[in-house]
Amino acid sequence: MNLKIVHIVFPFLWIIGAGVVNCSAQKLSVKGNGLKDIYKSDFLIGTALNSDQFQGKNALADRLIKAQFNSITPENVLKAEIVQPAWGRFDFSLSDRFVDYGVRNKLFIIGHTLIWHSQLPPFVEAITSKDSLRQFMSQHIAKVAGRYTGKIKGWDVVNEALNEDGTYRNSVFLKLLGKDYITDAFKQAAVAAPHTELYYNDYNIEQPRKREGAIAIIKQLQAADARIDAVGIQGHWHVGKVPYRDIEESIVAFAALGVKVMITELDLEVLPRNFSGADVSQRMVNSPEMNPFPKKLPDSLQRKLAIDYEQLFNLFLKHKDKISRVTFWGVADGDSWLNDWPVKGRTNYPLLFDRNYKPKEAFYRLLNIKR
Ligand code: 9MR
Repeated sequence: MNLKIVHIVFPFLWIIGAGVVNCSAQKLSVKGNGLKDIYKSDFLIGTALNSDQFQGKNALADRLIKAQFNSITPENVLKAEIVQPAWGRFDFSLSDRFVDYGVRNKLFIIGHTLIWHSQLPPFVEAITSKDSLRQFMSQHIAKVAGRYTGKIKGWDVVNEALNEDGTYRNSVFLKLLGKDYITDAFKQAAVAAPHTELYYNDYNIEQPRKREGAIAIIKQLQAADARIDAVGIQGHWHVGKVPYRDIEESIVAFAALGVKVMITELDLEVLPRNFSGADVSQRMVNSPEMNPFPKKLPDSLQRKLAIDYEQLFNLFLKHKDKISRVTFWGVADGDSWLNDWPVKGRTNYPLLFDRNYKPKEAFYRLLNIKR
């Protein structure tokens, strides 16, 4: 069916609560054909949720989440600054609701994240002694990972511990504890959440130098007998510049070490930017040139986005024996962090669903992918 016709017919079906439409055939079928169903025997299909979404405050998003995805990651509410805002004072009010949403809807729940240099509560930044930092780390992991054992199925234990050249990032953890903090974190997480998968997660680790750093971390863990089950390539890439070869080489290289590979924060930037990755401290100034499509993404770019997503999923399918999950970083374009980073207040279009939670061409291509 012609895509334009589908776009006209489809919103009506969507609003009356249809699951997903298979539009490659002449007929439209409305049940059990979500992305999660299409890729069921390949890998999990996940999305990142903001707090309105897991609290059911957004009916359109809610319907989409349930129809399309079988795994969820909290975009922010399990980060240290939120769950432990002050030393020893834990606040699980939002994370409990996130986990309840996942349990109620039988979704594979990801914990994001235990040890990360960013979004730390201010008291951690102020720690200057080894012992105090060690104590923070072990208490934080025991309390947070321990609380959700059996419910959260996989934890990003350590997030973004590497520099672009593959060396260890000079975070407060590295400075005070040395690189063994990574091994300690995984060992502590294995005790707190014994039946939970444990992950290392980072952006740009498909790039050769940073990939070597990730390989070094996996080997460091394995040499110390610390369990690591999978590595997450975040997947914050740019339309027209997706590094397919690097991605494939990384999937193969990580899998060769005996860990699964996941794409954990997938989105494709369509706006101008002069660097890649997801280092939240990097910023650029807004201007009309930096926000070229405030009303609508041109069809030609929408098509390019769709083609890149399709090519990526073809690659993921080729390596489905090595890949356990593909998670998008957000449900729909209006929810994406890329509307505010690295430039505040842009209109970005990086996901499969538009601002009205309607499917874009990219969605249909993934739904109807040829095998
Ligand atoms: O999507 C998250 C955004 O809402 C936050 O403001 C931001 C702050 O650090 O973190 C975003 O998520 C990040 C994720 O936790 C780790 N990898 C990079 C993601 C995008 O910045």
